[in-house]
Amino acid sequence: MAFELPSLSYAYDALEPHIDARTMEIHHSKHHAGYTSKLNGAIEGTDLAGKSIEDILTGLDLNNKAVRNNGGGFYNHRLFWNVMGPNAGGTPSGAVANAINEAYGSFDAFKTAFKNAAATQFGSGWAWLCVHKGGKVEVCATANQDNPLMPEIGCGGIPVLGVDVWEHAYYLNYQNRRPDYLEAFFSVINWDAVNALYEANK
Ligand code: MN3
Repeated sequence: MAFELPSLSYAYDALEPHIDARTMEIHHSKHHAGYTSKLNGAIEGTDLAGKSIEDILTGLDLNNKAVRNNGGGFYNHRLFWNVMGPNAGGTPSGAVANAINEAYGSFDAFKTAFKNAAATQFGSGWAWLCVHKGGKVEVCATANQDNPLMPEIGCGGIPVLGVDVWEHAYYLNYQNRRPDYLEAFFSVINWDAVNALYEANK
C-alpha cells in the first residue's frame, strides 16, 4: 500500500491573508506530492514497504538519503497541514497549554523560543514543539526534512507542532522576511489539533 498525498481539510485560500493561496497550492500539490511519490519510489520492493511512516522514520538509517529526505518530507508536511487552519491562532487551552506554561513559564515566552528556533535555523528546515514521554514539551529545530522521530537527530520526542521554514513555504508573500512569516504562522495554528496530538502522545 503506497503512501498517498493527504488532502487538506480546508481550501488553499483558507489561510489568507497569513499564508496565500498560491503558496499553499504549490506547496501541497507540487512539493508535498513530490515527496510522497519519491518516498514511494524509494521504498518500493524494500523491507520498508508496508510499514507506517512513523516506523520508517524511527528506524531510519540516516545514510538512506532518499527515505530520509522524502519520508521526512511526507511526514513533516502532513503534520504541518494538520496543525494549521482557518479561524485559528490565539492561545492554546487544555493539557498542551499547561505543559507549555510548565516548560516556558508563559505562552509569550514559548512563542519567543519557538520563533527564535525557527528564525535561526540556518538554511532550510523546520522548528518543532515536541512532547516527551511523561508530557514534558520542548522546542527544537532540524535541518532539511529531518524531524525529531529520526534517530540521533538531537531533538527527540514526538512532534505536536511544526513550522516549515524552507523558502518555498513563504517566499511569494514574505520574500526574505522569515520572522514576518513566523508571526503570521501563529495566526493560523490550530491549537485544538496540537492539543489532540499532545494528548495522544504524552
Ligand atoms: Mn515545505
